[in-house]
Amino acid sequence: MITLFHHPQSRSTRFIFLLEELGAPYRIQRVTMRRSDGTGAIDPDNPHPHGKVPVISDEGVIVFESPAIALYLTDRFPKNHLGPQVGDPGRGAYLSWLSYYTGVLEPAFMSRFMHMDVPRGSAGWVAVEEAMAAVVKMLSPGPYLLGEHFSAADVLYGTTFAMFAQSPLMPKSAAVEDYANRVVSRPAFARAQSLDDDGQ
Ligand SMILES: N[C@@H](CCC(=O)N[C@@H](CS)C(=O)NCC(=O)O)C(=O)O
Repeated sequence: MITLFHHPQSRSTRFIFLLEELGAPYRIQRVTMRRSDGTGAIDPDNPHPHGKVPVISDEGVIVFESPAIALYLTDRFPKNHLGPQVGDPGRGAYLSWLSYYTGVLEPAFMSRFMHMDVPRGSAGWVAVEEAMAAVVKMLSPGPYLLGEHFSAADVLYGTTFAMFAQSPLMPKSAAVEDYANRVVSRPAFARAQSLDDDGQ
C-alpha cells in the first residue's frame, strides 16, 4: 500500500491523478505545509527533508521529488504501461523528460517569474521560451510527450500547462493548449480532483 503525503491544490494533487491512472493501492495522508502567503507550517508527520509535498511511502520506503516518485510508481506498478520499463527503447526519453521537468522546466518558469535572466552556459536550465520550444518539438507529432502513449511524464507536464494556461509566464502555443486539455480531460484527472480536498 502506497501512502501519499498530500496537501490540497499542490504538486501532490497530480500524484492522486497518477495513482488513479496506475490502479495502484494507495491511501492519502493529508499534511500541513508552509504556504506562499506565509501561513501554514511543516507537518511533523511529513518525511520530506524540507516538509514539502509530494512524498510517498511504500511500506516505509520513502520517495520524494516529483520525477523520482513518478519513476518509482511506474516501475512499481507497470500493469497500465504508464512508463517505459528497463530495456524498452523509450526508457531513455522517459528518464530524460522526467528529469527535465524539475531540472529545466520549473527553473525556467521560476526565472521568468522572478524577472531573472538565465545565465547562458552556467545555469543548468534555459529561458522559458527555449524550454517550451523543446517541449513543443517533443509534442509533434504527439499526441503525448513520448509519442503514442500517455505516460507519467504527461501527468507532470500536462497538469502544469493546464494550470499555467492563462498565465503570462507561459508562451502561447495551440499545440501545448491542446495537449494540456487532452491530459486533464482524462477520467483519472477528474477522480483526482474530487479526492483532492476530501478531508482525509
Ligand atoms: N521539487 C519538488 C517541489 C515540491 C514543492 O515545492 N512543493 C510545494 C507544494 S506545491 C511545497 O511543498 N511547498 C511547501 C514548502 O516549500 O515548504 C517536487 O517537484 O516534488
